Amino acid sequence: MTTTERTELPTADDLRVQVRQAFESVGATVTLGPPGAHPAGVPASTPITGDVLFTIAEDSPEQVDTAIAEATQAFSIWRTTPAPVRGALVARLGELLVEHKAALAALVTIEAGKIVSEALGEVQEMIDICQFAVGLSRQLYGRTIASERPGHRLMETWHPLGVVGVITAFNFPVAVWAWNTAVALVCGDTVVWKPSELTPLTAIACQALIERAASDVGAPASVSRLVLGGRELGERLVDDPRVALLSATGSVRMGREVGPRVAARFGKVLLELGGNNAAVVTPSADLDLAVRAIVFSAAGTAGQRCTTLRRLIAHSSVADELVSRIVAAYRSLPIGVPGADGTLVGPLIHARAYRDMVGALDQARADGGEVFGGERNDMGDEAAYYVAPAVVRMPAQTAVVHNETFAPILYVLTYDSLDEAIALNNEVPQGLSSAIFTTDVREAERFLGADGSDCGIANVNIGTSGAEIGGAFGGEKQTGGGRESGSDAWKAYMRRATNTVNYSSELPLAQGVHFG
Ligand code: UN1
Repeated sequence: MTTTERTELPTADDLRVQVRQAFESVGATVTLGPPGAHPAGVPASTPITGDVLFTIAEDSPEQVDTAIAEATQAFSIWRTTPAPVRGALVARLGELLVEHKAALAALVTIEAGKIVSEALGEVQEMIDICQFAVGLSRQLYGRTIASERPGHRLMETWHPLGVVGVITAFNFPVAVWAWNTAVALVCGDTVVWKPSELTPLTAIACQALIERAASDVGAPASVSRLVLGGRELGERLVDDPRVALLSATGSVRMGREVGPRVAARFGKVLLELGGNNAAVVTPSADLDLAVRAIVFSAAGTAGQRCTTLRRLIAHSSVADELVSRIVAAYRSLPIGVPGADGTLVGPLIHARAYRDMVGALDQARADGGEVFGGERNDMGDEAAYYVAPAVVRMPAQTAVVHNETFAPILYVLTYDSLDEAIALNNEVPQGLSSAIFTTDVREAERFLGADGSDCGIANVNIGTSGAEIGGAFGGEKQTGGGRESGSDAWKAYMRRATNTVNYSSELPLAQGVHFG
């Protein structure tokens, strides 16, 4: 398989100019030092060329403590600000995101390597969640429950929780912050954000916009704080009892550490960890539609979404045709500079991602897999990792298939009965997203039923990636169980009080108890 070289790589200086322009547009004033300026700083790099573009001052652990203190202070004002007034802040953030959509998307492309359309889509996802959260600011409903006692009212009230620590990953460097922040802010919480070390520039740009929104509507400046640096800063958020909810996106390994540490201090966690998403293609499937959906979900974002399609479970009667159509589609996929017109697949984030991909493909071959694609074309730059997406026909779902490799590898397995397909879908330890391609309503409903897919997301005739913000987003098993974004995910960002009000002059006890 050959990759299609679209254009020459831009130079690091071209990209630096673009970053400075985007910073000017969003009003970010953080100093962008030359590479290597601060030995202890955060390098701002780009997978487009593999260069370090700038170095940014790193926050110290003490600065994290200060950020938490400031957010705690802001919370004391914010929690009693009426929710619809809190919504006005998020509405303003949404307006600023509309205004600066192109600038922020340019930074997403430079830092995460996303193609232009997907980078714009990510900013759109932020705008969408802001709109959702503004509506939510008038809909933080509690229930009234029938009391068993006369003259009593039983109800639930939802109150702000406190400071929310948000730890995000490189692959959705801005949208996942927005899911958490827009919802947390209308819920009356304040936020301290630690983004991935790989994406400080987009984070600084978001911070500039939220600070401006806060100043425009007269909200406390510290409703959302940003801390830049490595793992030890994240650990500070994990361990600090002032952080009421820790919302973390990342690997299963990270979640395994974070979850118990937060639980040990009785804090709340919301975990969005690895996925290992499958699509079942049945004999009745519309294959044209299935192929288009599969190629977007498996090769889009260079396989670096947590919702990326990693396993194809094809009925044995359609598997050969499906694989040859996917391989043909992959051959014509424009791979290259993500900012260039027509590119559909950009680079992997770094050398380690490439090594992981090579290692997984080697293991798959050793397990009897037949590999199509997966070659690297460094486009003339050793530090950049442009790879052709790979399709691997596997004789069985071996250990390598059970593992999430964050790269564009699509393992293909075959099945004969739907029970077998569902068992394969559910066999892996992760449980984020899944899909079935079928025109048979019985198959579709079976997949969505209680003994069907065990994932947090189960789709019909749609790929595994690209969820809308209106639904709750998250997954089961090692994916961590958290739900973010739409539906009633807001409840994770609030605390519930059950209130019983006695408006009678008697004191009846529940359960018919008599006392004295
Ligand atoms: C992620 O990859 O961490 O459903 C989030 C999707 C996007 C969000 C992905 N809306 O693919």
